[in-house]
Amino acid sequence: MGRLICISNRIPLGPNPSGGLVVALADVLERTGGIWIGSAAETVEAPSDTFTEVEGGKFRRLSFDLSPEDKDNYYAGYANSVLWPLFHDRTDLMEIKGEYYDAYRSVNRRLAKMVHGILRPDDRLWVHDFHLMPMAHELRLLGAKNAIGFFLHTPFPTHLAMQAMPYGAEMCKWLMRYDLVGLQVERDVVHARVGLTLLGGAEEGEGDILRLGKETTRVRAFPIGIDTADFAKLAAEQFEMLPQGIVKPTRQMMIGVDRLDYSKGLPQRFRAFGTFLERHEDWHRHVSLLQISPPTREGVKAYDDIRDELEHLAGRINGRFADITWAPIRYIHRPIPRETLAGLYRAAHVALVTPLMDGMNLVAKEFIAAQNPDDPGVLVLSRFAGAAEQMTEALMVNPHDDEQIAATMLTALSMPRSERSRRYEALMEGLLREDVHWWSERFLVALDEAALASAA
Ligand code: GDG
Repeated sequence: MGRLICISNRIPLGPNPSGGLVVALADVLERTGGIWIGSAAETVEAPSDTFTEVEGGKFRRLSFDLSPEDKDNYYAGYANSVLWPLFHDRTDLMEIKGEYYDAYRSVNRRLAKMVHGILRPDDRLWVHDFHLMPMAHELRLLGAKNAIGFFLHTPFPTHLAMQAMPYGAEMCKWLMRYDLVGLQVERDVVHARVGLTLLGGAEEGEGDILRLGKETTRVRAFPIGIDTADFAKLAAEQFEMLPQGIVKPTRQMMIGVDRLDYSKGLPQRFRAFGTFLERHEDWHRHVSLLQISPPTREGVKAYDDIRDELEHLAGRINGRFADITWAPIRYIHRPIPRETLAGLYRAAHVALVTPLMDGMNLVAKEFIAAQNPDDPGVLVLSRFAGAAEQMTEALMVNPHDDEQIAATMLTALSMPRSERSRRYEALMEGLLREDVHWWSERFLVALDEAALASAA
């Protein structure tokens, strides 16, 4: 069997937030002598046109350089100030600049050349996420005939949003050069089929096939999972290490864990908690919200704005409701070690996962996996998280509806153990069945089938 080559924007280094993905692919990378390719952590003035070996780990890793201008224009620019807001239904936050698009194309072109330089005919390629959509297109121009699959971790935009994207129709052409386009959930498949046919001129084929001239691709949902069994074990171990005040709490704890991103619905969540406290004085001092939101994409204006808004809201709610022994919101704007996080999920009674739009949302899955089966907590989940398609036993909310979230907080905090257990068991069964190993295996089998069919 040929090597598996994974390409993502950042090279995975040690244990990090996307750890599950790396764990899921480590075995097949190791077995096939595969490689993970991603950008180096630090920028350099004059990027090299060859890869650098990254030492350590079970499989080979190669990093490529980005210049400070690439970082500004390709990464912070086109990827995070055009594509990310657009794919999350926030076209109002897009910042369109010609140099962003040019840098996006030139970084992808340069990387494709470097990848082509090390490619063997039987290698399979798996390209990850919106930073690298043109990769197959560039590789095909260089003559690559390999099986190439793409997985989009974010939602797929609607065809209306796509029209706000500079060179939106190009995106259709790029995606048509893959053998397989993997999306998170069925909602995304619907958007992709509409976008690729209406905007890209593709034609519907049998099943999941789309055709454009000589190109054939398949578009299918592969909901990403976590390493459920492993995370459950970690949480049980780590819970014991937490300080006594958290392990034997005197009040209930609700938890939120989200990169500080405007797609995660954080101001709406804080406001809903304010509404809850306003309506339910009897809950004062008996519940607190622990919100962990490490910084991300600092320097992009929309991210600075959301930080200011959230700090202001937390201050206002605490100022209004806190007393000398209790602060309703504990807001941490720093990353917390993964192990501590696992223990904290288990200590929490309720998780608030209320994004306005999200590809999947792994926090929802981690929270459930971390629960004590004898006394599980309750998940409050936005219907706009991809996870809502699988996790139907969660308490579903509309993240824009302040009153509804506040009412659901009450339901969650007061839920009897029998109902908590019933919901937890159903959710956990799904998470154990559809974990991250299931996800990567399904994708790679589908990629092999798609490549075989294209070659026939
Ligand atoms: C993208 C898509 C899709 C968070 N804070 C800390 C920390 N985290 C970890 C969580 C979780 C991960 O980061 C976040 O994953 P999400 O899925 O919630 O969200 P995105 O980062 O936006 O990920 C998303 C995902 O890709 C996978 O396809 O689900 O929809 O947007 O694992 O635990 N980890 C540590 N400290 C923190 O403070 N250690």
